[in-house]
Amino acid sequence: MPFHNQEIAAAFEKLADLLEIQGANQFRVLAYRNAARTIESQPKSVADMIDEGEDLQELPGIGHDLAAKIREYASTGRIRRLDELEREIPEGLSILMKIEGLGPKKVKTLHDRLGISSRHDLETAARSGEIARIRGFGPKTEQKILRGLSTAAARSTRIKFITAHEIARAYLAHLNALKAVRQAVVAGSYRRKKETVGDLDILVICEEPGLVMDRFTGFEEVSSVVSRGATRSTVVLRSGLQVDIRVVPGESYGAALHYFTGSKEHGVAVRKIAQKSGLKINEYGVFRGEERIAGRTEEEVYRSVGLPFIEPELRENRGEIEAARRGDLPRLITLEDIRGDLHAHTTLSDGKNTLEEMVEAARSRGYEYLAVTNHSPQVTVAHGIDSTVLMKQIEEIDRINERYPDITILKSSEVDILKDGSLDYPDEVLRQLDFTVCSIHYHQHLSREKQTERVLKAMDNPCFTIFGHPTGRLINEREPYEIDLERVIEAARENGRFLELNANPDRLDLDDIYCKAARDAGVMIAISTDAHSVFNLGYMEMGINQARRGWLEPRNVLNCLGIEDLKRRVKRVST
Ligand code: DGT
Ligand code: CA
Ligand code: CA
Ligand code: ZN
Repeated sequence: MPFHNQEIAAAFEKLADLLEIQGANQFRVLAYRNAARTIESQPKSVADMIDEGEDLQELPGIGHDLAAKIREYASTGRIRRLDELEREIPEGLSILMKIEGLGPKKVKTLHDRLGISSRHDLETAARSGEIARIRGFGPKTEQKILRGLSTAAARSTRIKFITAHEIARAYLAHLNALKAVRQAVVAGSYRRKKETVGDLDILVICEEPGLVMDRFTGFEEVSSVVSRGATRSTVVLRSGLQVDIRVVPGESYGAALHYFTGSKEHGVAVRKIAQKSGLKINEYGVFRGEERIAGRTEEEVYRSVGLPFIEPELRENRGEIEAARRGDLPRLITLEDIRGDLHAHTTLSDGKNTLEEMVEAARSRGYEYLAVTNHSPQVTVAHGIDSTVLMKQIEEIDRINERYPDITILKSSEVDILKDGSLDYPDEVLRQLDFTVCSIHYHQHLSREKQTERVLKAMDNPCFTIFGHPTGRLINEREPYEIDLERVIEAARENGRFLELNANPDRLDLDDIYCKAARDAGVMIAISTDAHSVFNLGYMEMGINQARRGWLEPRNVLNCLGIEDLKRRVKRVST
């Protein structure tokens, strides 16, 4: 049974967590974390690579020892070193580390002093005020832990889109291998490209439902069969994800797809319109009395209520039905509309590939431009570079631009916005750049007032171009920081600045709601991968998903512009 990259990566993350709790060398911990990210971002299954005799040490950051551990996991499903650590360290501690406000040191202290080794222990201790009494903790930390616990409790059941995507692809391939299957799709929130997915809803057209059910429950990832019926079943996978399936006849397919794609709110709204004209819509079709008048395609369903087709990403009952009625639906952006990437790192700061490797990868994606945005000095954890090194990079970019006439490398930087709202390079240095991506990395817990003022002040600097990952959230891990984004969007509109939609699948920051708000305010968005390797450039697809949920059209997106228009747009607005 081959192991998914996700699974192998998780083992390495766990190894890193446990080593960190044990107080191991930071570099070793980091090496394991980087390995996890490398494995996770491989487009190809690492287990397959081993089978095909590929050398894992060719992968960025994978040395002899890590390669051996990957092979060990791929062939046995375990890593001995991890087993040892798991015996030495109580099970719950690595889970506690994920709670915001707790790091490895604090977790270890809590365990040593109060015997805390589970979320339950932690909550009880925090509520009774015991934690506040430990040196180095205090009431503030205790409050933070309680807040962290409540957000951690709320999440845990929804998985990130990219993980759902990997599983969905494998499941569909498994089902499609059955000859009798005429069509198999995943509906639900997955088809709406929601950033997190509660469960998968598979829809199949097939004349022989029994065969489909056998095939469905026989998928190698299935850990338990919750229910099995003639045309519908539910299973739970090893990862804990639930998957529902329904088999329908071709004549109902459009109606079923519409019903199970949701959202529920959108479905209800469409059915209401139908009722007004004496029709009934359900998952079997569109009916006038007993007669089925439509249902084979989704287009038919919409047509029966006088609407044009509405893209799944828009189906949240957030104005799409009204827009469809007015003939005013957006022409949603697609991957093909993207002409370049405006946020990417190289080995000069914390990237895994050299400038040239990144340029080659951008060229092979057919891009017209790529911006190099390494970190500024303040961001020491990500090897921020000082002015001198930045100047050297600018010279290197000049040389590379001469060598590659078919792509423009833009000189840029991911400039840290300091606590007081100033930018992390002197203005005369910033003026050497084509544009900047300015983002927050420290002091994420300021009050809403202060955080907003900080960003507004930064935006007053004529060298500020794009506001990078505007809320700092990490999906399922870190809440967005307190900031008045509506004021930020307003200021961006007034000063000709832009907001980023960071396409990293852990971030997807801006979210769909604020993408639409920016669009409605006339502020353009840069969809950027924040790539730290050539593989990460592929995250653009995830950014496009979110952008579509945010109603973005090519005209709303900065990196849909050709290079000349782009340069004009990002020119410093006042100097
Ligand atoms: P999820 O799984 O939480 O990420 O979100 P969905 O949208 O995939 O929700 P799910 O899996 O519960 O149901 C799939 C679709 O089926 C949902 O989007 C709309 C439809 N559906 C489910 N339950 C109901 C219901 O009670 N009423 C109506 N009208 N539609 C429903
Ligand atoms: Ca679902
Ligand atoms: Ca479901
Ligand atoms: Zn970045």
